[in-house]
Formats: sequence, structure tokens, C-alpha cells
Amino acid sequence: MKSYEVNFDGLVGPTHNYGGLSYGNVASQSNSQQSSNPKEAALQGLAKMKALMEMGFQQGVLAPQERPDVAALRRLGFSGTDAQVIERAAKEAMPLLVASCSASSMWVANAATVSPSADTADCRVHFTAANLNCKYHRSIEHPTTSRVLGAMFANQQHFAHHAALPAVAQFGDEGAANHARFCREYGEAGVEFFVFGRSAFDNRFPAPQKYPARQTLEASQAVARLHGLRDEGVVYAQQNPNVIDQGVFHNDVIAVGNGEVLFYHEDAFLDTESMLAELQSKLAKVGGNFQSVCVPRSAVTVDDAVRSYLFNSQLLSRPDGSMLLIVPQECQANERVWTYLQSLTSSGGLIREVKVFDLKQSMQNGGGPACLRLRVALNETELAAVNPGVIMTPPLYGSLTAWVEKHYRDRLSETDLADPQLLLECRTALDELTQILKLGAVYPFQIN
Ligand code: SUG
Repeated sequence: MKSYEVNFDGLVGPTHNYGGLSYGNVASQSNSQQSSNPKEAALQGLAKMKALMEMGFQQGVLAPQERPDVAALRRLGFSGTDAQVIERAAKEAMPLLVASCSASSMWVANAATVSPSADTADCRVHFTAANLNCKYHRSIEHPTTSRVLGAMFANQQHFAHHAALPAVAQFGDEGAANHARFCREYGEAGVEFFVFGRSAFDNRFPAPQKYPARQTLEASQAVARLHGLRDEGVVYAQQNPNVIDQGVFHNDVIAVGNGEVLFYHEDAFLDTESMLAELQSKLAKVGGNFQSVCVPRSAVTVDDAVRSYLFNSQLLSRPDGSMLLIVPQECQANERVWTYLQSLTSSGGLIREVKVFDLKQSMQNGGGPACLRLRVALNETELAAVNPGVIMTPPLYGSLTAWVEKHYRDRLSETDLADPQLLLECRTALDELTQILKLGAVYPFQIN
């Protein structure tokens, strides 16, 4: 049976803004308080989805969160009508209003961890929504994420959904941003690769000194258990704490894997040699031939990687077996990174082509091409069981573009978040979106 990797990209929400909310994420910190352009951000994301669809890749779309999150503000003690809740939060606790307006759900690599049916004990595709509990503004995403994923992958014969892990730092889980999967074919059993930043219960693992390590080993192990993965089909690796301290807040800022290939920076991991050997031997047991492409620090520094987002690229398999790398424009702007990429594609290896996308609006908050997508490997039968409303087609691209043009502002600054009119605009837009994507009622304002 045919199988595919389907990229579900997050649609940028109408309150996309630069709140400076993510300590440890260099771009979020350095662009804090700049005014944003939500319309441009959403159109840039849609242009990437359209381009991949036109190249023949399976492409889907994941709806944004309800923002401003009035219910979250109510839980923090703000009361009155919805407009009064926003007004009071703006007056008394602006950072909380900003957090309740974050468009961070667009980075759906963090939405969940997904295991394809070929890897799981009950042969269903398993999803665990990420608790994202390292940052308040992200910790409020998972209930809606779960409803949206449930509406997209509703068929219980093929899809199993798990609630987010306990919402404590010991089970900090950032979803697929710290997960990759190696396999020969998407429909065949593979090796799932879980990268963690620290251990919550075992102090033999070193931790970063400056910035938080968001993903714990214990969270990754819990997800692997929930999904029913075999020990022989899992490899755990620790991210190098020094690179977390240099702004590598997720593994997908320093490594990307696809098919039988891991593309990574020399400084990405601890105990790299034994990790590579384990990946090689476990993939060999399911018939695969593991290959790694290491980018040396002499060619590209960690700082270059963080600024250019070279590794936050999408590594895609083409029908002839070769691979294509989707990178952000910032890679072209960095001379060392661009020189490296030229040599990579001309070296006769598997990665033959690089395509560049303008994702500046997302990049300014620390989100590149790979952050914007959640990968779901599906066989033909499973793909047919997905809610067809969320699969990208030329007409859907047309409807979503018109929807963005109609509802989104082209400039948003912090003071605009207090505008009660913005709340109405967002709800009108999201209500229409659930109809376009045929999701039913998934937002708190639709169900409460
Ligand atoms: O969690 N930025 C996100 C970026 C997530 C990128 N995802 C992956 N690498 N997979 C984060 O740090 C910034 C929001 C603000 O500052 O307004 C933010 O949440």
C-alpha cells in the first residue's frame, strides 16, 4: 500500500504579534515589541503550503487557536463581559493579555508527537498533544489543539488521541520539535528518535546553565509508552546543553531527520557516536540503511545555525529517492550557511536541491519552515480517513487566501491587543474558518 508523509502546516492566527514571550528563544527576545503584520504572516505560510502542494507533496492545514484567549484570562481572575476582561487585563497585567493573544500555535511542530501506525502496538496512528508547559503562553494551547486534532483525525479505527502529559516541568513536552523518525518507506516500521534537554529525575544527565531545557527524558519516555512503541523502535538522545544555552531551544533548531537521513550540526548532541551507532543498528533491524550528514562547526557555527535556521528546514523525499531541503531566506543571507548549502547539493549526496522561502514574519518569533509543520505519516487508507476539509487543494488555498485578505489586519502592535474590536474580528474570522475547514465547533467561544 502507498504511504506518505503529510505535512500539516499551522495557519497563522489573526493576532500574530511579537510579544517577547519566549526566554531562551533569541528571535522572540530580540524582536519583542516590534509591530507585526498578521496578514503577511498568514499569506507567507499559505504560500509555502501551496508551493509544496504544487511540487506534488501531500499538504494539510491545522487551524490556529482562539485568541485572545478570554477563558484563560478568566482563569487568572479577570471578570466581567469579554470586553471588560480584556480591558482589565490591559490595564492591570499587560504581559498576561499579550500571552493570551500569542499566535504561537502556528508552530505546530510543537502541537503534538505523532507515531505512525507501522510503529505502534495497536497499528493505529497515535497523537499526544504537547503540554508545552515551559511557557505560560504555550501551555494554554493543548486543550484546543486536542479538539482540532480530534476533528481532523476523527476515525477511531485508525487514529488514537492522548491527552497532554501532566502539566508540570518534570513532564515538559514540546511535541514533534524534539522528535524525528527514520524509516525506509513511510508505511514501514521505523525508528522513532526522541531528543531531550534534561532529565527531571536523574541528575546524572547534565542540564543547561542559562536557558531552560524544555523537553524532559521522562516526557519522551511517557509518550513512547502511550503510543505503544517497541524498545527496539526507539532511540533517546540528549541535546547538548551548551547549545541550548546558545539559543537552541528545540532540537529542530539544530537537526532534522527524514527517511534514512539525519542532517545535524556537529555540536547538536551529547554522546553522538553511540547515538549514531544505535540509530544505525536499530534501523538496520527493520531493513533500513541509516545515513548521517554532519555539518561541521568549522563550516557553520552554532550561532550561524540559530540565526539562519539552517536546521529548521524541511527535508523532503522526492519520488526518485533524492531529497529536497526547504530553507528560510535567512540561510541565503548568511554567507557561510549559503556556501555550505551550495557544497552540500553539489557533492553528489542524497540532498540535491535547496528551495528558499520568505517566512520572515514567523522567523522573527523563532519559527522557521520546520516549526510551521506537523508531520503525519499515513498510508492510503488512513489518508482517506482524514477529514478532507483540512487537506490542501487549489480551491482550499483560494478560500483561505480570501479569508485572510478579508479578516486580517496588516499591522498589529501591543496596544492594538486591548482593542475590543479585535476580539470580535478574531471570533468572526475563526467561526468562518471552522466552516471552511469543516471542523465543527472546536473553539471555546463556540462551545461554551
Ligand atoms: O515556543 N515562539 C515559539 C517558537 C516555536 C518554534 N518551534 C519550533 N522550533 N519547533 C516558542 O518559543 C514567541 C512568541 C512571542 O514572543 O510572541 C514564541 O512563542
